[in-house]
Amino acid sequence: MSPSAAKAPKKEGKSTYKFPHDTKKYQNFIAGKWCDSSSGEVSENRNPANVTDLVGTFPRSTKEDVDRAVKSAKKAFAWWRLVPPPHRAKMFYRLVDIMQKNKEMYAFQMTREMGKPIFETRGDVQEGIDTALYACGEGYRMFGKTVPSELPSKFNMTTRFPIGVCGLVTPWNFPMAIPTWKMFPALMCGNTVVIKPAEITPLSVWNLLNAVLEAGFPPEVINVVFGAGSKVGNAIVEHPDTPVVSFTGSCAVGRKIGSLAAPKLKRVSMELGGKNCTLICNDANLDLAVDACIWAGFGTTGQRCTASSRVIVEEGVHDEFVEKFIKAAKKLKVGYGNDEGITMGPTVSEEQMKTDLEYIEIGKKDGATLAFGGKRLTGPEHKNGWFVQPTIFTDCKPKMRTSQEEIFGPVVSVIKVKNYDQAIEVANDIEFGLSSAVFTQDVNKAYRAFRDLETGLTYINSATIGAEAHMPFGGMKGTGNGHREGGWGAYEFYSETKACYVDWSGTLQRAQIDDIVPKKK
Ligand code: UN1
Repeated sequence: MSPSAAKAPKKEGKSTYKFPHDTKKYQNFIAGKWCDSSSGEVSENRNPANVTDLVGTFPRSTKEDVDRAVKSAKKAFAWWRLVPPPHRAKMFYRLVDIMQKNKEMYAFQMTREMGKPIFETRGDVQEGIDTALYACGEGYRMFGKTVPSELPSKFNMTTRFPIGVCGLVTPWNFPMAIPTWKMFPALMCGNTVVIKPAEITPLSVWNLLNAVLEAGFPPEVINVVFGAGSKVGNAIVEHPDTPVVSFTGSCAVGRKIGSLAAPKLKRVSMELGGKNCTLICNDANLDLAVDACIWAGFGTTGQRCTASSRVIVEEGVHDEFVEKFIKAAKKLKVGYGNDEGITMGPTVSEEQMKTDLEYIEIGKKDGATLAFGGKRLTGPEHKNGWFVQPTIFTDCKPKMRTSQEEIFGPVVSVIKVKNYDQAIEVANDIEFGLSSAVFTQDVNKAYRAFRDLETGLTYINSATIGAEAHMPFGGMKGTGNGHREGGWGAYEFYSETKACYVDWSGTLQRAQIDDIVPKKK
């Protein structure tokens, strides 16, 4: 059975980690040393489930801090690039153990800083561990190709080489997993990195950095600069010595990054918005579909690029689905994710909560039916946090703003369609293309959906979330610029393919000109 967000797995309901609620002044890590920002300024990291809980303060860094980090990373690249990959793989092997040992602590702290329930943050850390395991394997693979030459006594091969300093700008919804998606393949390929974590979830990258250092990676190969996207992020993207930039976040920021990087012809990977759909056919296993829609709609409080915020249902099962969906949503237990039995946490910030509530008003005004939820939660256990009820709109038209725009909150729009063809049409009539799911017992419909849905990920009889770390992750259309994270694709992004020709004939053989065929003896 799939883990349902409606019922937290019993044994996993509460954190077992006893964390002293200390407050700490955290620092940047630049040129192998801990240091404050050159501005001396800091920003606060607070628990979104209870804003009276101050997690710590983190530097508000400047362009000068970024300059120092890139300079150090560039210097370290000169020798790190020459370290044999199997040697780097052994560091990742140690890192796996360290992350495993600290998993519960990382998960607890991640829930405290960003809100999702502990069983989800354990998954986030596990995704990082899986990404490290994959890196161990790649250290012994990094396959190039050997291909025949068109000329005799000549050898053709390709090999992958590192590129340089990689500038990594990471989001808050997967505060450890997504940084590992970028950092681990970048380092494994022999690059050095400068990373800017999301300003509201810096602690998880701080934890990750400590694990990387404990595993024996040379301190100079990884620099962490905390601060705002507009200052630190832009400085990383614009720096002449960061030939590679990887960003996960909003479309608006992605466009900005693209325009800053384009004149310098950088290699840029962008993972941006989503408005993912779940298609429910008349022959679907409805209970399974409901479980999946709860998990994909309200897991991580709907704050996943892959969240299923649109559910497109064939009219034959629409009413029954809606009834079951609302019944299941009622069972969600909203609260602080480190507490027993919580299945949905707060929104990550006041700003995000306001966005969700604004969209709920837009949905109502545009004529959708508010079938469940729709309000901020303000009871005794919620009053100090940014909690919004899981919210379901029905009678949604495909072109309504709530059906088209990414809300990044626990708001799901249900759209009724006449038949399967219309479902595919509605699903594709959108600017994004990250994830999709289809529920049907008909293998032909399933394969047609796989072929026709314009998304980088398609799930058959499963939720739109839950990509595995060794598979390509990324989207079509407005979701990004075509790159894939996860698995082998990431290794291609973080390395340069070089072609090498070795001519051992002892004569000048001209390709495309000399048509030399060895003579029969
Ligand atoms: C995201 O949706 O923002 O596929 C990342 C998943 C996770 C990663 C999601 N492995 O749901």
